[in-house]
Amino acid sequence: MPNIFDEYHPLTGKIFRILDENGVLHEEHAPKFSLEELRGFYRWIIFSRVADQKALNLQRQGRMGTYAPVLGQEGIQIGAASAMQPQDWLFPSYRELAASMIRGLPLANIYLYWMGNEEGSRIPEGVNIFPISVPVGTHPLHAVGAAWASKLRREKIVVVCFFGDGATSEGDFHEALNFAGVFKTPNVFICQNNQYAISVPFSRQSSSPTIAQKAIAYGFDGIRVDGNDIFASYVASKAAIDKARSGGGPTFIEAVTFRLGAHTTADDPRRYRTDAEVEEWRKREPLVRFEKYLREKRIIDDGFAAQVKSEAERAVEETVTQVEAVPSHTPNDVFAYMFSEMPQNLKEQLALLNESLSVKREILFGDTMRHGVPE
Ligand SMILES: Cc1ncc(C[n+]2csc(CCOP(=O)(O)OP(=O)(O)O)c2C)c(N)n1
Repeated sequence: MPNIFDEYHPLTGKIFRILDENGVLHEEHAPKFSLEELRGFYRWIIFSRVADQKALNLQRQGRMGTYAPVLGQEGIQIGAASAMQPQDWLFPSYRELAASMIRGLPLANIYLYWMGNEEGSRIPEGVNIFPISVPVGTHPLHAVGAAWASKLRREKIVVVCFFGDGATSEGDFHEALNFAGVFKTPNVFICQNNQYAISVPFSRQSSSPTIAQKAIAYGFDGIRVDGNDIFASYVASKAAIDKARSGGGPTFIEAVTFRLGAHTTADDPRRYRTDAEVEEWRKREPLVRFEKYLREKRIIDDGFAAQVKSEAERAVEETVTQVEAVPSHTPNDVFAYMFSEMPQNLKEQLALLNESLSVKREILFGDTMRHGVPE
């Protein structure tokens, strides 16, 4: 089999694609998935969409804080996460709902996180995923550190790190890639180039024609992949992960995609991009082409699609009931989760906070509030 990293070297300007936007599969490099695996990918994309839309609704109803939707970016997330082994680690940023759930993170954790409850970041034992990282571009350094540790311990664990195009303008990103190249760490860097960093378009982010070509400067493979194609995303990620596991060092994947929704619920994308641009990308989004392919090959039909949707809706509703029953967070949480034993200076600050809250409580509510939360 030809090496895709040579064939699609970033300086060829080629983009690695297997399933095109019309749902036509190009056989070269096409992976051999079973029918059950293909239906499984379909289940994930629908589950992700239902969970994503529910989060937006909850935010609008005041039942969730700010939320960063994943709509449109499921192709690379499902492809890459499915190519990982259970022992591998995922370092997400904040938009990786689909990838995180595939790696075993319960939706409840993701919802709790966006509801401002620190319990969301308590990752279940055995789920190899780091908590959400909101600081842009800082966690590639952590991912490289984890991968280096894995290499020193000869563990054969691969560390996959997701971030956006905006992250590539941060100094930390370049330090991480440089270190990974020098120490040949078992990392796969996945940059979801969704064309915008909030309102900043890619043309203002970098003057490189591609992001993938930055890998050349750090001495390792880079590849540009159609991030809306689950198949190409899977094949490229699997090749990169296998290479990392067998000692071949890091790979950089630029997944070309588009954020169909807002940056977060605090953003209005109509202020910086046109409807025409969004409509153009909507034709290339991951579900439309995948569903076309599955229906044409009679792998799914209306009955299956309806069943998957209603199962997803039921599971998401159950998760909402579950997370809304979790005791609300308090201002004390800001202090409680940082150290296993709280240092003296934080204890003093916490005491000060509670003192000031109790004064405010008395002024505002008499004694009907506890920890700043109505009883
Ligand atoms: C270090 C840092 N600087 C600025 C911000 C504010 N901020 C939050 S998201 C964002 C844009 C990031 O864009 P990108 O990396 O392309 O990822 P995307 O949101 O498109 O997935 C910015 C500037 C931040 N969170 N962290």
